[in-house]
Amino acid sequence: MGEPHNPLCIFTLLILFQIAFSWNEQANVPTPPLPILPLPSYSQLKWQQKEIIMFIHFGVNTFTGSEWGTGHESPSIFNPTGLDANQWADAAAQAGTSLMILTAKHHDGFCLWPSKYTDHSVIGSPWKNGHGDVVQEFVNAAKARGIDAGLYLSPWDRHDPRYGHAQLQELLNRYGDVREIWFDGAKGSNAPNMTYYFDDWFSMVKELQRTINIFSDAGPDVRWVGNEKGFAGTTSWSTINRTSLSIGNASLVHYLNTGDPKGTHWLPAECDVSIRTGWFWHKTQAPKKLRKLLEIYYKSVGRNCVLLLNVPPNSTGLISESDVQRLSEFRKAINAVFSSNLAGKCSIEASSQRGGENGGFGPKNVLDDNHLWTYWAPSEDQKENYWIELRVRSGKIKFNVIRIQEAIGLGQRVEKHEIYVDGTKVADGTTIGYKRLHRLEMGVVDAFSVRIKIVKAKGTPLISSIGLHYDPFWKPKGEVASQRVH
Ligand code: FUL
Repeated sequence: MGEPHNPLCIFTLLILFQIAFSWNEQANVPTPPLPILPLPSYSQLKWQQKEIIMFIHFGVNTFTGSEWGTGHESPSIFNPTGLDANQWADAAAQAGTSLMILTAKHHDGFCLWPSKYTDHSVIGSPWKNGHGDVVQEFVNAAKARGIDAGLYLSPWDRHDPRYGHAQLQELLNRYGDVREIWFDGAKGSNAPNMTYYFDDWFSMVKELQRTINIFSDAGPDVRWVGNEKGFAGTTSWSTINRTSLSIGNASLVHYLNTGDPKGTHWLPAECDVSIRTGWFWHKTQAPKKLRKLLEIYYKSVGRNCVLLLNVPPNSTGLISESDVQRLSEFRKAINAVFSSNLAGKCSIEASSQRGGENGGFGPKNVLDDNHLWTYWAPSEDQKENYWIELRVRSGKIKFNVIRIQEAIGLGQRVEKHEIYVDGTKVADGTTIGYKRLHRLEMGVVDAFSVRIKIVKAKGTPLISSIGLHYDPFWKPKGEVASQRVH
């Protein structure tokens, strides 16, 4: 006769089985792919998602009609009798922007706030009898609407030979959270040759404002795109070698425009452009046409960048009605194109998926609203020929814009991609990044399927979102009505 079963032993065995089983289960849960360095910081990711930022150029130039003041303007000319920063912030909210950047001090050195460190400021102006503070009004208006505030401070000061170190401290201490600081690299060709201690400035900025993004030609958080047209390169890396950059160096514009796939730093580009010809308001200028603004949007936001759109208040202190109108048309147009995604009518398949069927990295992730942290990841074993395909469930869909986004929180990866509609190539490109928009040169297509091939990537490509959209404003030359691609 055998030993009677010891109930304690059976219990222990059961527990051991359970542990082993759950261990095995855990081992089957696929881990996310390893990041590819360098990576964006949290503040850089927040900035990238803003897509459009509003720039406000305002100061003595608004009253003299010039673009670069001499530094000898009398503060008495600054008298915006109807100034209403709430109107600026309303315009920004209407345009769907969540960050506004004001020129607190342009090259002429005139401070829009009562600085203790200069005689050249609103203190000397008739506006509010010298008791006004444009920066304060700007910050209050932005905050009241949940809009972040940013400030521009020109390092080049044509009025005061001293550096603006103390002024920078004032701006970053007095006005609450500042989310972006803009250091302009521009300097006149015959300006006195002085050394700017940018590294000291940058460390002070970070000490005073922990979540701020510092913009300059050379970062450290946001870089200039290399032109003032609002156009990023068709190849647009958020990565670049920071050590190869310097502020105010004209020979770097191409490098700044495209970035560098081998870049050691995450330093995405911001595309600054004005809604009018000039940065400051001039009576004779008018806002750009909607068509032009949309072109700028596709060539900035649609090329992995953020658009910094300048809308200058006039000498009354208000954004002109024509500009407010255009901003609102611009936002309505963007919403009309992108608020619905025709890809929602499609089933979706991919060349492979990480962790198999229920691994959590399947192609359906590209259709949810999370454009950063849920994504399609191919299997680690797949090393080339990656593709993802959308097929219409019934009927066909008509579209002329294709949107692709990468999960940039884990690094920018795609180096080359191609798009096929019903088996015919309709577009191709190099980088994708946070967002890549292809407006189809052939115009509207009426299609059953769309396949995106990732031809080359640094490691495994991670695609966070795909959109198929119809843009009623896009009229390419030579568009054939209701084009067929095969
Ligand atoms: C340039 C400046 O010289 C312009 O006046 C303007 O502020 C633009 C945004 O940057 O470098």
